Amino acid sequence: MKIAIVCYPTFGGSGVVATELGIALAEHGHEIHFITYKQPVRLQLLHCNVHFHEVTVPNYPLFHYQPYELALSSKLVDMVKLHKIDLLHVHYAIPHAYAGYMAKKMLEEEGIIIPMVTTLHGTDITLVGNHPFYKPAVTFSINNSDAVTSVSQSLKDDTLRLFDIKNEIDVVPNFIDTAKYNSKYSDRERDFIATKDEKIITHISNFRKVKRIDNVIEIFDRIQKEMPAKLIMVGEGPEKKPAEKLCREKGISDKVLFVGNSHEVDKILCFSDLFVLPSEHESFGLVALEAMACGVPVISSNAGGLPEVNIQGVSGFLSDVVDVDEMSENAIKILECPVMLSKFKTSSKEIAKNFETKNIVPLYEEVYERAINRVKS
Ligand code: GMT
Repeated sequence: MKIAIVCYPTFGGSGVVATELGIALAEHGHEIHFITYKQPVRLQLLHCNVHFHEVTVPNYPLFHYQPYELALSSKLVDMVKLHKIDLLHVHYAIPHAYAGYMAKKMLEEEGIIIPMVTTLHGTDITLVGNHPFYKPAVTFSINNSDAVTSVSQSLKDDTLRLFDIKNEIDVVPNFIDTAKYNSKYSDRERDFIATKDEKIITHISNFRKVKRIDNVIEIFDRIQKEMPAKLIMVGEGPEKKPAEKLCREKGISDKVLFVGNSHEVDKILCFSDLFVLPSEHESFGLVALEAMACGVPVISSNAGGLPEVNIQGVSGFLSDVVDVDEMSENAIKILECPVMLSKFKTSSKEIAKNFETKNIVPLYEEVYERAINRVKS
């Protein structure tokens, strides 16, 4: 099958999932065309089955806002015709589902019928899409997709609760190739970060308000009062500066490393002892799954789809949002008992295997078949 994948090319979870899906589909023999404004960060290698087509938006002084959707839908029309694409798979409803629908309609005028699958990722529903300025367009695009998937049951429930949805939504969870997360660190590499007796706690995100970065710092502050520890903060975003300030105020700046965005999260995770994700909303929590695949237990909130990934008392512990008291107690409990830590490390890896790429990608292929049959009928 020739599949066009539309996604955000950045470090965010939706772009990562879309890219990994494209790579896995290419390995299954499909021809994949990524269509977005920059080569996706996780896409290292383009080859005969993996292509990238850049969407450019010409700058014109009249435009206060550059019309990306227009450029994207035009590019989709051109690429579908040029490469004889069979299916559009758009990740993140805004504005991709809307642009995809416009492309589909333009192609229909020329007698080309193409199915569109929309995957909902989280903030496109729970934060941004739900805003009254976007809601009618998001509802319309979901209802007019030929198939819709959400990355967790929780996100499906939120979508049905927040929007007037007439379409079916299939839950297709995010996935991971656990073999890729088996990288071993050398003691020398770990030594760059922490001394042998220091525990390493990690957080990875886009440093937005929804991630409760202040809670990450507070939890770490309480951990480091009980044992030698370092915190690695991976990512970039608006809450980074306030977080650095909070660390200075708490006098823990020397124990917290802000390392920015990274292409090597697996390397950072594999020498981590604990992952902290206290998010206010989280439709799935792909980073928690990445941590678990590296054998890193997770202390998280119980928001959204996190309980579908992080299993209470098995791969880590979950608490109500902002309950930093309980999150810190659980973190200290795991870290100070080597037997418990080792048990959680092993079971985190086991749970991660439930989300193996090879089990999840066929679910997308089934959705594609159904979407194709739907437009044929
Ligand atoms: O907020 C993020 O983490 C980025 C965002 C995105 O769309 O890139 O992530 C969302 O999609 C991920 C992949 O499906 C999910 O794992 C994240 O939980 C989800 N983020 C939120 O719901 C806040």
